[in-house]
Amino acid sequence: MSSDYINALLKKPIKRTPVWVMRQAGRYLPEYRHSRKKAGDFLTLCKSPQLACEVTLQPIERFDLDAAIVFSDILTIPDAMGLGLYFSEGEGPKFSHPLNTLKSIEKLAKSSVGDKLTYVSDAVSMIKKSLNGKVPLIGFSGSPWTLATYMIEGGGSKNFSKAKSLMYKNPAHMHQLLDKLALAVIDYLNGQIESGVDSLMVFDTWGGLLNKPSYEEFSLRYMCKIVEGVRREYAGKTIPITLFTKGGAMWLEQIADSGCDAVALDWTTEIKDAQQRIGNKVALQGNLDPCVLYASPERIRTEVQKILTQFSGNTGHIFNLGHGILPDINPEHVRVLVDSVHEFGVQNNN
Ligand code: 1CP
Repeated sequence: MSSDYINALLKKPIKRTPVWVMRQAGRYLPEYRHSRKKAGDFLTLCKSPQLACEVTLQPIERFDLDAAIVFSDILTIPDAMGLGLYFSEGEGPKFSHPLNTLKSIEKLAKSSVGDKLTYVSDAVSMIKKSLNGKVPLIGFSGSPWTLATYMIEGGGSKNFSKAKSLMYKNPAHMHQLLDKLALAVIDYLNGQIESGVDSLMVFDTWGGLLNKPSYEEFSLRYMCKIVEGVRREYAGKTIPITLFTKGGAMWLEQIADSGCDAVALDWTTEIKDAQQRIGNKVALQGNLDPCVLYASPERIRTEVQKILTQFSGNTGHIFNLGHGILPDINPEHVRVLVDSVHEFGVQNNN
């Protein structure tokens, strides 16, 4: 299957600029809210391959998107490691057994989490079958650092003081945890590849919390291990990998040097500056501020055009938001975004 999304990641010729939306299957879609209600709660939705398949396809059926992303969550790995993930209404993710002692880190199983995550590989197989080659399927994981922050904090956090205090007070234990997570992520992503995903993305949502040396030591180093450890060729196809560090503008060169195929940008970097810094080495994904989608259709079109005209060259750009879409966005504004990327982006370039 030749697709503009995969070709753009590999900097090969494309027919049109590809676009997908981070968190494209989610609460802003009424059909998602309906499926979630049917499931009872978010985790049941993730753990039922049939329902996960249904919601993955919803944005693909509604909009002219160029890629689908497996419906799941980054926190399924810590859940499989025994931390007991749950979602309390309106409060976001929580763990019933957070890592709050050094012993709990030492005790964490190093063994494969793959057998506890078969629901994800089952969902991938089912989604691939249903997509029937229409668009490629993206598999994903959290970065070890981002997963570690949730596991130590016991959920989301304002200042990540527990995770950062472990990093400063006991770096050896933090490394022990990150090592275990990197192995689990590699195992998990390779499982997704074997089940059929066409590309990978690693979400390092909280890498931007770190100062320069800490980022390199505690976040980037483990993403590099993942880039090295996953299968980049499988069943005759190249599986490109994209790295996303939110707040990662300072480290674009180092991220591009990881050996990844693409760097996803948040909205704080101008795409032309990023392209000047690293554009020859890797493809770029991004980077519309998700809040632009609150504005009028005219304004959305203008902002999309600004990004597209900043990017020079005929391939190597995958249009996306700079972070996940917010739950109160009008779905019709997503249509404006997707259609204007196709209208103003690269067209019929062979
Ligand atoms: O109430 C609901 O229905 C749950 C909302 C929701 C959804 C739709 C959560 C809870 N996760 C997801 C799906 C999800 N999460 C996807 C697949 C959907 C798609 O992209 O179409 C993906 C790729 C994620 C990734 C994810 N989960 C990240 C990394 C990307 C990012 O947005 O930064 C993170 C940090 C999470 C944790 C998480 N899961 C859910 C929430 C609300 C959060 C964030 C918690 C926090 O604010 O710290």
